[in-house]
Amino acid sequence: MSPPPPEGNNSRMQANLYAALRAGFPADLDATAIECADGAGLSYSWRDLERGSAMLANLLDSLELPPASRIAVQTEKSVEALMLYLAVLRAGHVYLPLNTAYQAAEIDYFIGNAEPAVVVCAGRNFGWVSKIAFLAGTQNVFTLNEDRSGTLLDRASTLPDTHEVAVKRADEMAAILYTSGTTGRSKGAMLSHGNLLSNARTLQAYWDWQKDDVLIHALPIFHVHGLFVASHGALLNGSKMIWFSGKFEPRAVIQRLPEATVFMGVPTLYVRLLTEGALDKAACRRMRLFISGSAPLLVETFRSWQQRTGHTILERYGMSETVMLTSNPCRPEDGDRIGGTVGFALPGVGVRVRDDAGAECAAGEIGNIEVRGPNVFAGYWRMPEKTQEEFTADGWFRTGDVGRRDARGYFTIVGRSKDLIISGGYNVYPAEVEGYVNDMAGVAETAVIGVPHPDFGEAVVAVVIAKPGAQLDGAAITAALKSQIANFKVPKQVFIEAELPRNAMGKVQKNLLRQQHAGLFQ
Ligand code: MLC
Ligand code: AMP
Repeated sequence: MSPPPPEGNNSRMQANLYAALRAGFPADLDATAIECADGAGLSYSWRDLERGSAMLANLLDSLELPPASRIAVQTEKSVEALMLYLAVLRAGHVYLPLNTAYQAAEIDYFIGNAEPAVVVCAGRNFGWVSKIAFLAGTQNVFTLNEDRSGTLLDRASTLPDTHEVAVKRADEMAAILYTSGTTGRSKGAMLSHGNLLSNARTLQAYWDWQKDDVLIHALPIFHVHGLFVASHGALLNGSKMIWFSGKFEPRAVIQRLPEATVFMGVPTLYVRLLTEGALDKAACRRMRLFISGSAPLLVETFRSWQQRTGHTILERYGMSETVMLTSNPCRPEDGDRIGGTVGFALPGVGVRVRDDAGAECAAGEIGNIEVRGPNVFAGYWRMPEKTQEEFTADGWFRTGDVGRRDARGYFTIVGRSKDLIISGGYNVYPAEVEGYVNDMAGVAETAVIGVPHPDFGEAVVAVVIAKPGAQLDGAAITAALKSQIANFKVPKQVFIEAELPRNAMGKVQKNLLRQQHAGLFQ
């Protein structure tokens, strides 16, 4: 039975993502949509999501912003923050989520580059964030805190709880996600309503979402994985979420596993869950699907999970510019889930592997992964040259990932052509960190590398060369970095050395540094 048409969806052309998500809400709007796992047993009905997001959309409307204004949000995870995302869609603006770990210099760049009309931040950061925002020309800065206090909800609380969903075409922008650039400058990936909806629908079918599914949502909501893959999945399907905010607590998650059917995590979450003795088959008795992504899942973790829980993790692969690209199968008739692979190209998504000269690789041969499809973004915000560089002449997006496809169609990611470290599911671009260290007094040169780490998968390490006569202290460099950049980018260890290994061309041989420090955390 198809659900009733969503409120305000009065146009045949309506491609607003919110209208589609709303159409997935169950008929009983008083059923629980989100149950908060932490806090005082708070829960939200589907009607609450509908009303709350309408009030916030009315607040945005009252500001009389130009259509498609950017709304930048750096707040802790909360259901109200999710409502704000839905409100931005409803009002026809563009959502710009920002990692809560970002410091002033990073926020200054994002706000300067995106020129948001509205910035929403945590109350405790209002002083410095509002200063940056007002200097950049932003007129409206609101606060939103984990405990539901702040000016955003205060202002919205008196506004009507119904709202006409803004009519959007599929190719109109819904969100900008900043991904760090290889040169150290972040690029804003522009995702349209159509990109996000096509991917959400594909995953709904491919992962076989069931009406009575219950999702444990334990990821942050400022990146693709938690905001789009997880939240869209549950919302589009009208399925309940058990909502974890704050620090990831494996024990607390295991306690709620018996009520859940779907879990999504980065590999670090699986590694941490496995450290708990309480994780066993009984805890997972209702579970249907464990999904991993954002970083490589070690085969060791995949196997330990199978042994301990009786469940085979489904690994998938995606990125901010494209949402999800490949996935191991969900249904047994579609094939086995194979550890170490990221599965098949998703239905409707083109994935090819080509060598550096542009020739298609044979099965099993390693090459550059290129993709196309309705999920692939339109380009980088105000960076037409960068956009052009990242697409091939025939319109495929260069992912910067290196991999192979086997004869059955399973893809395996074997490395990256982009100089990128993925630590606990967060991307760190060495060039950006190197830039900050190079700017410090007495530093001649820096090489930032990723080395294996049992918890984070990869950890950031810096090798620093002093200027002649200068004395450097690794701990002082770390301390200085902590005040400048997000903590996950700060090297876990800094080595002061006499020189960097170079090849005949004078290029720093990071592979040698990685080999040299490979055992650091193992
Ligand atoms: C925190 N720290 C990290 C870190 N997270 N260091 C490196 N890498 C990380 N990911 C820092 C902390 O600030 C702290 O520093 C120290 O490391 C120990 O922190 P912790 O207490 O262990 O960290 P915790 O708060 O528990 O966070 C770990 C985590 C978190 C794994 C729960 O990083 C996380 O939620 N990761 C998920 C990221 C994610 O959602 N990625 C999806 C991207 S979308 P100090 O100095 O204070 O001690 C994408 C596309 C796709 O990639 O395909 O999905
Ligand atoms: P982001 O830019 O944060 O969206 O990160 C996207 C990158 O994460 C991809 O280009 C890959 O390098 C990496 N990634 C995502 N999923 C996987 C996976 N399952 N295995 C290996 N790498 C992955």
